[in-house]
Amino acid sequence: MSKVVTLNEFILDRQAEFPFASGELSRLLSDIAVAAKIVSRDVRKAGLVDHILGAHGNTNVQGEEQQKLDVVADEQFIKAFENGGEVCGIASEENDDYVAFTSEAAKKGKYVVLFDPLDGSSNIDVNVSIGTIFSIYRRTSDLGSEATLEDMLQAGDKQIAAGYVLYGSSTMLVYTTGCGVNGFTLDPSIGEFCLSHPNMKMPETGRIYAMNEGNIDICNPGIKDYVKYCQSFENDKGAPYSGRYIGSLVADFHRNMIKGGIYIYPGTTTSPEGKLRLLYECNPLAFIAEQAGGLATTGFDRILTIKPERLHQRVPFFVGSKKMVEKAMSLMQ
Ligand code: P6P
Repeated sequence: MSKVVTLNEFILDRQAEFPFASGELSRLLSDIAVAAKIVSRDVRKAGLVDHILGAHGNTNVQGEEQQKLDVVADEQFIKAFENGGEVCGIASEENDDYVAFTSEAAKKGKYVVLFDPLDGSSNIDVNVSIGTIFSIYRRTSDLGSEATLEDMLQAGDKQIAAGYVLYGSSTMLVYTTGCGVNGFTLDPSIGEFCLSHPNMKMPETGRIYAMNEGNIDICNPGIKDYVKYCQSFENDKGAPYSGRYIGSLVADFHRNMIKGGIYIYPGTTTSPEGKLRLLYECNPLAFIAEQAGGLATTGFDRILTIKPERLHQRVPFFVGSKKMVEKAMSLMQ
C-alpha cells in the first residue's frame, strides 16, 4: 500500500516549485481546504436539514434561520479568506459587487480570490453532485491598500492557481498552480484530503459529449452539426458517442477530466454570451483543463486570453479533450 500523502504535505513539498514561494499561497490553499471540509459536512447533511430538520428559509429547532446552502458556503469561504491574512479581497457568484477586506492585516494580503461557492446548488434537492470553483490571482494594486476592481478583472492567463471541490460520491479537491493538476480525496475518517489522482491528464479524446440539447435549435448551427457527428456511425469512432449531461458543471467537467469528453454551454439567441461566468467558472476550469492537456474556448477564442470587463460577465464555454474541442470548433459557423 502506497504512503498516504495529505494535501498539506503535498503543498509544502511542492512549495519550492512556486516562484517567490514564501508560504502565503500554501497557507491560502490550506485555508481553502479547511473551508471545503466544512462545506462538505454541511452539504452531506443538506437532505436532513431540508426534509427533516426544517427547510431553508424557516427557523430550525434552535430558532435559527435556516440559510440556503450556497449562502452558507459563500460565508464559509469568505470567512476563511478574510481571516487567513493572505487575501485582500474577493469576488463571488453570491455577491453583486466585489469585497475589499478592510483590516490592516488583510490589506497586506498579496492575493485576490474569485469563486463560485456552490455551483449547481439547485441540484441539492435531487441529491446530485455539486461543486465549488475558485480562481487565485496576485493583486495588481499596492500592498497595504484596499483591493480594487482591477484586481478582480484580470485575464485568465494571469491566474496563479485554480481549483474545484466536487461534493460527489466522495468529496474531492482538484487544483493547479501552473505545474500540472493534482486531485485529492477527502478521507472523513481522518478529516484529511489525501492525494488520490497525481498529475491528472485529460485524455486527448473521448466518447462523451455533455450539453443541454434543449438549446440545440437556438445556438450556433455548427453545434447541431457537432451533435449529429457524435450521434453518427461516420464519426471517428465508427459508432455513436454517448450523451451525458449531469447539469452540474463541476461534475460534468470532472468526469471529462477522468474519462475524456467535451462540455459545451454555448451562446444562444436568447443569451448570446451563454450562461456560465467567465471569472469564477470558465477561467479556473480553463486553467485546469489546459494544465491537464485539454482545451477551453468560446467556440472561437481561447478562454484564458479574454480581458474581463464585468465581474459577472458570461461567455460561451467549450471545454474538454483537445481533439473533441477542436472538432466542435471546426464546425462552428
Ligand atoms: P442548464 C448550474 O446552474 C450551472 O451553472 C452549471 O453547473 C450547469 O452545467 C448549468 O448551469 C446547467 O444549466 O441551463 O442546462 O440547466
